[in-house]
Amino acid sequence: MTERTLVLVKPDGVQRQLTGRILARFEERGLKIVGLKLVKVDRDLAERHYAVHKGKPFFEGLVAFITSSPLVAIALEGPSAIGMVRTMVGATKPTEAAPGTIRGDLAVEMGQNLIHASDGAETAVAELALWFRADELVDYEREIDRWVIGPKG
Ligand code: IDP
Ligand code: MG
Repeated sequence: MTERTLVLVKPDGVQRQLTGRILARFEERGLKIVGLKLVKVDRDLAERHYAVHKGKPFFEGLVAFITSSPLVAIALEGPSAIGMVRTMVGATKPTEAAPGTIRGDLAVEMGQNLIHASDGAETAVAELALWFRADELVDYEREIDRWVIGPKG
């Protein structure tokens, strides 16, 4: 089933100049970019994005980190995109992330694990609505989908 999911290249990824390489992994896999922007996150957006973690000991640090420097928000579309992207991202703790995953190849610390990805169908819908206005998510045809997805119908 075709799904849409939210990815954030977090401030460490932007500062480490890894945005292009991370984006390229998703493009190369065949996922379609349907939304893309650089965002300087304020406290309200940070708290809403990480609402599920409110009250946890690392929450304040997480909000401080995500608001410290711009991040890149990406909306991706493709077959089973939500789970596929989570698999490509790897375990939350980079020391436990498999080689070949983004965190397993490029990160070492949980607080600087480079990337966020929606973890399920409901969170994907909610997070896409939080980070993108409806008119910032773009519907378009890709010629290459004949080769990536297969013939139509
Ligand atoms: P995820 O990013 O793999 O979905 P979550 O459990 O949703 O992981 O946590 C969100 C983010 O909060 C993580 O990516 C990580 O940066 C940070 N985080 C999670 N747990 C801890 C912790 O125990 N200590 C410090 N930071 C944490
Ligand atoms: Mg999460």
